[in-house]
Amino acid sequence: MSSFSAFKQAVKSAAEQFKSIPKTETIRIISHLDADGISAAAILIKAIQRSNRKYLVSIVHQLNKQIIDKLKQEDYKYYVFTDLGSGQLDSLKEMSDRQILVLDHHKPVDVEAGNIMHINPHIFGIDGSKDISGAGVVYFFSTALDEQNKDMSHIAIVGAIGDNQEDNGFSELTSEIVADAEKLDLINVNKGLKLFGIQTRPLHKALEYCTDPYIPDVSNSESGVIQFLNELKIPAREDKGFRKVIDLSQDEMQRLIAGIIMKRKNEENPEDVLGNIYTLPNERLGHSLRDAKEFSTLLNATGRLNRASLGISVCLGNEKAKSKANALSKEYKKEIVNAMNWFRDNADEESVVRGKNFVIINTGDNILPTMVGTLASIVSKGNKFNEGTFILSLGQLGDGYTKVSLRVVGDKKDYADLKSVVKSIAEGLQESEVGGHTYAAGAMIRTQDEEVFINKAKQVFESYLNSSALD
Ligand SMILES: [Mn+2]
Repeated sequence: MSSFSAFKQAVKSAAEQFKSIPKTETIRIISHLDADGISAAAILIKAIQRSNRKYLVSIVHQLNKQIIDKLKQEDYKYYVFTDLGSGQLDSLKEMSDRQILVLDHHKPVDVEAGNIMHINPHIFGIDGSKDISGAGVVYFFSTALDEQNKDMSHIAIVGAIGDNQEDNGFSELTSEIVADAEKLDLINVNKGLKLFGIQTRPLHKALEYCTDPYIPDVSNSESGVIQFLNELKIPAREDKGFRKVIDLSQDEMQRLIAGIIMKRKNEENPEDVLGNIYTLPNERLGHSLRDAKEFSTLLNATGRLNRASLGISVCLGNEKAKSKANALSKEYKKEIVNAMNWFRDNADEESVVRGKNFVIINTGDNILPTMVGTLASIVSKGNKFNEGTFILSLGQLGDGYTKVSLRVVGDKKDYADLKSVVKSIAEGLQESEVGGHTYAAGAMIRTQDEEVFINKAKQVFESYLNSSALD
């Protein structure tokens, strides 16, 4: 049997077991705080609503011991963990007097699942970091329950995009979900310019902020953008105000693409500015939900601002929630700007430590702790640091714990497995928990251990300077 059919077979038996749960029982759902986790929860909730069951959902930043201890106090009998759980099977086993289903795609720790129903693509030799996301796993589960749940296929794609699994298309498994979504007219896939904010941002801003892919003379340069658009004879504004990417005529769009490729003629792959654009045709034109990438950013925002339930409602198609979420995304932008300003203002202070191949940013309690990973991501995508530079950020959660995030600058495939890097840094620290993937990893440590952690981090990063990993 191929790995895909073995995976689907396992999903199917999990669905069969789930069907036998009495309808009077509340299903307790725990999911992850990011766009993929929120999408996963929404897909499961839709399936549960459709089968006339009750549920209670919690969205968490990380499934740590404290949270599992709290869950143990509850008296629900049926638990489903989505987009998390595979790294905590040992702790979850302590509550296996209940029926537990884990639908995750993070690399599992090598632990017997006991009587936990553990569904994870890695078990079947499928790489969960790029082949299928948490929302994708839940999608296969929910469509095994009821084919009608294919009407959430677009949300599974939003989740996968949130987890950065799109790379000029998707892997085979996730492509099946795209095909379902296309068949139901929930998603259109077109080749186009890979700019963020095509539905919502003014054209000149979308160009200025476009750093990945990088456009020489244009990225990060307001005056460069204006000159560039002038040369191309593409007006940045019209009577109504600034134009967006979606407002361009076909002819203008072609000129813009040609112009960008010309600017990039000395880059490695000049035409890398073109890629798949995933449009949700049922969403309003000019609204962030119409573009799957912007949709996933919006979900992320709801999670980071502690309003994940709003994100779930958006996925379920609630119109009121959609307009509320739009306002929230402005707040999110403000938090990002706050975080970036803090970084800029403190770049030469002792809270930012630079080494040959690393930058360590200790934000203390100066930024929203949920933005710690976002900050590291943005810094790693800027053009300030050399390829292969580790970006480590820390921020206090305020309860005696500190959140840590690790990213690396440049083409992510060439560098270290970030999760094992974080693991070796956190090794031996009491109550530390490591999570994440190859390309984006993090941990929770005790705030009192920050100094030890940072010192160890420097050693670990420096060891990569001499290793073959960067050859
Ligand atoms: Mn995920």
